[in-house]
Amino acid sequence: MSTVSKVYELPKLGFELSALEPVITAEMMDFHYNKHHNTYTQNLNNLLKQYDDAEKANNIEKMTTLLNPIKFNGGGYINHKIFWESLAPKDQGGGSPPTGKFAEAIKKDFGSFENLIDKLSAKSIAVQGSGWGWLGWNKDFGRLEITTTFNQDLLTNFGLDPLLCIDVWEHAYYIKYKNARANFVKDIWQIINWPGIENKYNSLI
Ligand code: MN3
Repeated sequence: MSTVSKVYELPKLGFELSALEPVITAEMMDFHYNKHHNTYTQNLNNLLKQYDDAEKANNIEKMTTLLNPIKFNGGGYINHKIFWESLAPKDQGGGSPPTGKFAEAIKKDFGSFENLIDKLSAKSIAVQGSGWGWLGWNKDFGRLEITTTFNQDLLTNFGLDPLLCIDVWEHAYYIKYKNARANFVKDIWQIINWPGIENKYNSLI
């Protein structure tokens, strides 16, 4: 991580803050993207700068204490980027079912598209505390898998390439859904960017 030169920027969204309404309101997007995601991004940059300074000073103790915060904020930066890519307004393909080889793979690995949605919903709702629900690609076994991760852990740490994620941290839904995480997860399928996820799948296989 020496000679840090890159400054990470809040990734551009492919849609307006209000475009995912009514599932995710403009206010929810404003807080989630402009506040939460932006904070992870700024924290990551600050931490990488501190790490760079500590490394130049040969301060291994300081470097070591920075690793967990970097993992957390770097994970927050990356996971939210994948989350925004997982979503699309209806007029940009949000909610329209997968097609082609991707649809065939879903049928092979989960029995049906509906079963994938049911299983991933159940796992995401059941996350204890803060975390994420995922659809990923297991390249070693050539199959799709669903799983969950805690806090800001990365899916790639578990050997899967990310295709789709659902943020089930309370900050993702509390403004509108209050404590009802299950209702948020039930509604989110209306704005899942299946065409974009299918493109990712096709680039991985
Ligand atoms: Mn979040």
